[in-house]
Amino acid sequence: MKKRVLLMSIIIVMIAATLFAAGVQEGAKERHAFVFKNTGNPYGEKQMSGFEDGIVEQGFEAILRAPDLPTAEAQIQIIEQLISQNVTSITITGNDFDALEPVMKNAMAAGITVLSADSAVNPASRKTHINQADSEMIGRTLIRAAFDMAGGSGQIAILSATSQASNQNLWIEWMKKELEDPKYKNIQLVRVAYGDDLRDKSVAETEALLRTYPNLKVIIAPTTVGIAAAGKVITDKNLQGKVFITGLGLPSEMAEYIENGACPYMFLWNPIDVGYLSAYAATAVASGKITGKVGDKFSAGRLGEFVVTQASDGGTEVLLGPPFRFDPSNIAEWKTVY
Ligand code: RAM
Repeated sequence: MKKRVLLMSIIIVMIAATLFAAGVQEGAKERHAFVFKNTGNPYGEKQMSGFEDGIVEQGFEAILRAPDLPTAEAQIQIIEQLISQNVTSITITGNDFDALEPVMKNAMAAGITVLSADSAVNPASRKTHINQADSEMIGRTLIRAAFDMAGGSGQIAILSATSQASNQNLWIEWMKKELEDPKYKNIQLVRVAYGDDLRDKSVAETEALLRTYPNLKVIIAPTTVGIAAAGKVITDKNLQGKVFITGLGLPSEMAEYIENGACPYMFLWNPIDVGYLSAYAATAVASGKITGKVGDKFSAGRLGEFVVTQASDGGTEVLLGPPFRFDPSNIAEWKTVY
């Protein structure tokens, strides 16, 4: 008799627990996380706000995270926390191509969908990558711009983000390939400096470049933090017309330097759209609509239809589109947009 009562109580407790868990599940929204390189970068904030818009308009909850410093170690800690929070997906702007692989694999083993956006992690660490623009085109275009600004000859330098950033490193590889063309025989790339996407470090690195290379003609900064820092230094030192800057910049941060001639022109894509497209790619993979293989199609809200394609690193990617060029003719119109 006692045994029967005990058995009944156990069954009742189990049923109650199951119903409670189901209730919690039903009430809780699916959570999708985005992890950027580091805090304090307005570009990253725009990318994350686009991700949040895309997630929220699909009825889910967005978790936006970034470490203080742009290192892989700091991102690994965040991913570990997200795994224990049991989020549905994680989209990362990687601070390193390979170093995140073990933790991304742990996330996958826990049933979490993993993607990268803006700065790729290696193919083993992601289902697909959201690429803002064609990497070869970015690299080659920036060298052509520097050649134009230098008047065909002289010293140029690159001011990058961190030395491990996979997006910047890929663009720099393409810059170096473009420089192999004999038409650049009178152009010397004297240094690749790293401002780590930190404003003060980027300012200090720009100042060091100007001190070390007094004849420097152009600084290419393929990072929004670097190019804005370089714009400030050139302007503060009144070097407009002597040293030019170009690269990838946010119109809102660069308008002043485009208007004063420090930066004749520069390029970028819409960072809000990179985040928004990532939100739709993440939910398409997480829901099983697509797996992230070449040829997969999905719709990305206001941006329309996208197809997953082959990436140059052997994995797959979703390409947002060509970058825009910003110059004195259109900067006033764009500086309020992003
Ligand atoms: C910085 C970041 C980001 C890059 C842009 C162009 O904000 O390094 O990853 O895509 O610049």
